[in-house]
Amino acid sequence: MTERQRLGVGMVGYAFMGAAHSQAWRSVNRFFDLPLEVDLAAVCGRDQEKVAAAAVKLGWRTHETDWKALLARDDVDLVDICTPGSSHAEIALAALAAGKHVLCEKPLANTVEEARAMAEAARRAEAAGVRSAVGFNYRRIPAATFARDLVAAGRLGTLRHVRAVYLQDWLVDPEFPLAWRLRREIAGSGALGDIGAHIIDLTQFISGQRISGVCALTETFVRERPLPAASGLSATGLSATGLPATGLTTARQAATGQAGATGAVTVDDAALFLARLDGGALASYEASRFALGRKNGLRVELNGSEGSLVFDLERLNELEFYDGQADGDVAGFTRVLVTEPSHPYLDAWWPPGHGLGYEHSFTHEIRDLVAAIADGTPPAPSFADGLQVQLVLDAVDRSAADGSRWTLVES
Ligand code: SOE
Repeated sequence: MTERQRLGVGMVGYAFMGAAHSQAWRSVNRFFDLPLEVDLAAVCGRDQEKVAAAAVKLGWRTHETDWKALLARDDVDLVDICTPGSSHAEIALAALAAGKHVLCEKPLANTVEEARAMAEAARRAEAAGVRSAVGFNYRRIPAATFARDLVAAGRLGTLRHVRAVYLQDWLVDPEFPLAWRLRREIAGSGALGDIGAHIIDLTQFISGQRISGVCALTETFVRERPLPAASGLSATGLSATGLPATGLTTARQAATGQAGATGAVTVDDAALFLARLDGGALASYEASRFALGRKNGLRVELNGSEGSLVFDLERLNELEFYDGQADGDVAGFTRVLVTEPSHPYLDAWWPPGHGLGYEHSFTHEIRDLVAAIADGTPPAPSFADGLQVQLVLDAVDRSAADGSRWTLVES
């Protein structure tokens, strides 16, 4: 067998996303036949002891404590950014300038200005064969890709409605400490940019239409929270490694250090908005971290003139499809098990009915990125796509702040 060219990867950050990406980098060549052999060259984090342990646990060959060192290494061809949004632009711009391919977690940036600079740098780097992509992984769940294929094939006819929610409940406890995801200067926004960005990208991907206008509400239900524990997290909400403790730690685990000390929550806890899509459909979106009982409840429904479909992340191996052409007597939503080898990505995995998980979306995301790099084609979603999502996030922020379209009910 001919020796495959290697693709050396350097990953910055090793919390939740770093762990999810690591399993994808480890497994992609084992399940997909790719022209490049991935080498997990180095993982980067500020704390020498902790990042050394992470390298062993997650399967990285070496470790660094300064992300800039990755750019100087000849054995690193691609930088994978798994850090909070406040560092995306600095790392991505430097990596692209150093001729490294870049995979950047979502959302692309914390501001439109940063996203514009990143998209422009990516466009210039593309001309030199340097590729980049943003990590909207849910597109690559087979049922979501299959949903997009059904819409593109006209099986829903003319789209009338898009309806998306992304609901979590890890912040319901007011004693949950002021983690980095609750601070605008680190996270950029709250539920809106973290989970709202996902449903913006996913609905645009599946429908093939883009959001052209919004009318929004945002709310911060708990405005003060205990400062993170002195032992585990610094006052900035960053762990000793300088990287974020996961926002998913439970309040009971993250006892606070400074008795009684609190800090201001500077991001939204929930964002709701109506939207018009450029293909004529009407849409509604809800992103909340206060939906008690919903752990990672992402659900998308599309209604068209000929059919409807529902994708539910909690049943991610299935797609509900309503065929408007079916005989009226037997019409109804069909539960399609999206596990056939003919379904997207499935020919690489298990026999029909065995199912995939959340982590497979990252393996598919990285499979497509490696294939694009090998083929010399632009990966998707691009930084330009990431900028467009950032522009929607910004429009929602401005609409919620403006409030001018909000009509009060007469009392
Ligand atoms: C939010 O807590 C979060 O971790 C998101 O940041 C991820 O993108 C999502 O996949 C799971 O939930």
